[in-house]
Amino acid sequence: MSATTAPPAGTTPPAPPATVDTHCPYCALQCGMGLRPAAGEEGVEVVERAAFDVNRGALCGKGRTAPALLSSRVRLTEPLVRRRRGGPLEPAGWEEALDRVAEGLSRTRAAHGPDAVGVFGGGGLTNEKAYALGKFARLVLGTSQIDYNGRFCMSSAAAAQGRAFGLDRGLPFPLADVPRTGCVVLVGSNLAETMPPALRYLTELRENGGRLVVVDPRRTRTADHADLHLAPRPGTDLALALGMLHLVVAEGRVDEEFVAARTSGWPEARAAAMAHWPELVERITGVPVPRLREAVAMFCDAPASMVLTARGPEQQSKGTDTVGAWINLCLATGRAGRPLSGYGCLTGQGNGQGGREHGQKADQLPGYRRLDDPAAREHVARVWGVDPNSLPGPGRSAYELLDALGRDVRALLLSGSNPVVSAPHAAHVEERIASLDFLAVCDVVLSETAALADVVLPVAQWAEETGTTTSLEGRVLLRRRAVTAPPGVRTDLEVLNALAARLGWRRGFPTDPEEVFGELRRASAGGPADYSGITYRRIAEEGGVFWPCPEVPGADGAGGPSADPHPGTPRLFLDRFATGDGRARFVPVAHRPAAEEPDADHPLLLTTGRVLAQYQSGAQTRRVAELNGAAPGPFVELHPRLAERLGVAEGEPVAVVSRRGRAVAPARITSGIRPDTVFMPFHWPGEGRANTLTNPALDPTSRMPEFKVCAVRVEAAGSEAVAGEAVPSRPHG
Ligand SMILES: Nc1nc2c(c(=O)[nH]1)N[C@H]1C(S)=C(S)[C@@H](COP(=O)(O)OP(=O)(O)OC[C@H]3O[C@@H](n4cnc5c(=O)[nH]c(N)nc54)[C@H](O)[C@@H]3O)O[C@H]1N2
Ligand SMILES: Nc1nc2c(c(=O)[nH]1)N[C@H]1C(S)=C(S)[C@@H](COP(=O)(O)OP(=O)(O)OC[C@H]3O[C@@H](n4cnc5c(=O)[nH]c(N)nc54)[C@H](O)[C@@H]3O)O[C@H]1N2
Ligand code: SF4
Ligand SMILES: [Mo]
Repeated sequence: MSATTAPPAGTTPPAPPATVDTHCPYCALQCGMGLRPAAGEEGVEVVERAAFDVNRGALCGKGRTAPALLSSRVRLTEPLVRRRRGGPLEPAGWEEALDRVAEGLSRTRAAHGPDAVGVFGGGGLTNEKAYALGKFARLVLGTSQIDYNGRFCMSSAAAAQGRAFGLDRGLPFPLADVPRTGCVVLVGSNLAETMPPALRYLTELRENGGRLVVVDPRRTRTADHADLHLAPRPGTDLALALGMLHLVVAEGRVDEEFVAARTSGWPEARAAAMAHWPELVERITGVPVPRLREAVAMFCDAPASMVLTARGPEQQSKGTDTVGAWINLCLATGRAGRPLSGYGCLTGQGNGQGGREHGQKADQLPGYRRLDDPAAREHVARVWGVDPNSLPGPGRSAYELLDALGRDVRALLLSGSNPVVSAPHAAHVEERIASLDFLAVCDVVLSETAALADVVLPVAQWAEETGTTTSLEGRVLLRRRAVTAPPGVRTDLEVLNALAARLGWRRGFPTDPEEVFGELRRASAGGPADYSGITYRRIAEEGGVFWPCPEVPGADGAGGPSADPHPGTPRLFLDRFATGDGRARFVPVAHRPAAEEPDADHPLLLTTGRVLAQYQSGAQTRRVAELNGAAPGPFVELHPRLAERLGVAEGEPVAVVSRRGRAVAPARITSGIRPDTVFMPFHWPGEGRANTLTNPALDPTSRMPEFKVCAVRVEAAGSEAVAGEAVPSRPHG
């Protein structure tokens, strides 16, 4: 592979077959879909891929309409450069654009050192891209300053799982186990809107006689399916889980045998839980004691049960301890490391799992190795052919990196994220980004962040290139190239190759995804997330492979004595946990308040999240007409009693004010939300941007910001103009 500029995407691989089996570009469910040339038109259309067992052909509206993203009408098809500060972004050729990026990054590096150059990645990038980005940062730029938007996503669950189990994989079992357990406690996940085809697993659970408990301050479309809905005050899940554990002990429901045989640290965790008696927990959470008892009974009476969390309990400044408390509940009742039982986290982005395993996270090397572990550095440095001492150490976490822009970090290469909309305290982040000496953005569209860049590099996307993603099940999947990218775009791998060459990296930077995957396999070999036994061919033949999957010598068909390949690991921890002594570790945790609690000036709580038809910062879905029609703008969900007190009617503008700013959006009045809480989705920029309000307080362990709780006041915004149209209230159960 040459180290010089690669040919444009689409000139290398052979013509694809008529219908190509691939996966959706959006969320972590990674639904299977087929793509084939659209009848009588340009482009491709989606066809059902019933054979992929996770979604059995079902897609949500985002997946179904995803081909619209491929249209040149909505995406970038040539590089853009800002030739003078304050001037406009103008079309440019690739040579000029790449030269400018190389120059911008190397000028900063020469003047201020390698750590003045930052890299920000995304959990939507394929494993190959995430791996290449991490390698590029550490070898070519020599910077420690790389992190990614997954820090905003499931980092608290990852930290808690690592702490308790010695290993972090979203779900330690396949989704297919969910309908076969006896009870699921679903905490802060609105999967009816965020992973609609996965709702089937919960409805089948109930058809099989299992029970569903949903914990969410709002009666969501998901909660409508629950046997029991607990609606705690935002930010109090930690107390709720401790209250349940207290009752487990008080009611004699501890699985002493399991605790003795498979765990350590129970006495301390037990003592911590005993300090959270039910009446105190009711005062903190607002959940009545009888409901708490009902939840405990449903969870413990079932022969097997699961706790699944998503962003509700995780995106808190105590998210790691909160997830830890739910894990403690599972451990004390013997509901972990056993068939059909366990704790799992529903990861979010298309490659939310793989994106955190292969080196774009500030503290990690490929294979989920730790950057501060000498043996891990040694192994990866050997694969990369460099001196382990030349690898930088751990860098700043995502928000801390964004906060350092324009100060310690003066040039940034950003790929696969739109923090101007999605980062907490977004007005501040926007100001930091604008103060950079140099910003380069690789994106498919001109996102709000790309619009601030000095150079925008238009890249190929999902259906235009091959790569792997790792779904919420820890299953490595193959997204296949189905169409040819427009001539003016390049793949992210080609961009990194061209920049590496310009920055003096002489050893090449592969642009062929399968070659990159081969290197990733070697780099991950022997690590916690071992991909070394996984090949593109196996993924295609087996419908995905669950990691860890170490290579078995001679099993790859490439000569040598024949041996059976490792089958992959759909279920973790059944024999032992991944800790040194094989025991799961209880971590004693105690409730603490949110970083910002209501006061006289800001008497309400704001929580934030998602709607069905928009994805994340909206950079992609706001460009798809059908989705935008279904969810055209922001809104503020509030209880009828609060609306009445404010004198606000449905659809009228309300202002939400926090210590960081003010956002205005139409009211959506619903009795499905707590009267002390308002909710805003975060998919829009401008006046209705929820992240103008959110608090960047970080979890001390995971460095996850507190997206789910901040103190606000809400005011009628009178007849002021409101961004976005009023949206009709949706039926609420
Ligand atoms: N349509 C759509 N689907 C998506 C995405 C998208 O943007 N749009 N994004 C993808 C990604 S990256 C992710 S991370 C997932 C996220 O998937 P989810 O976690 O399901 O999404 P959210 O809406 O952020 O939060 C879930 C629920 O948490 C509740 N909640 C708020 N505060 C609290 C609290 O303090 N405690 C508890 N228990 N619950 C609380 C909210 O009311 C909300 O209903 O979705 C993925 N799928
Ligand atoms: N208030 C609030 N804020 C939140 C959250 C919340 O619940 N509440 N949730 C947080 C969570 S969980 C997440 S995951 C973040 C997500 O927020 P962001 O990081 O902003 O995620 P996206 O909007 O998905 O941005 C991905 C960008 O990458 C581009 N892209 C797509 N494919 C490719 C590709 O192949 N290569 C490149 N280079 N670019 C590509 C897209 O066009 C888009 O601009 O938001 C966080 N922000
Ligand atoms: S649920 Fe997720 S993966 Fe499936 S079609 Fe919708 S966005 Fe795509
Ligand atoms: Mo996420």
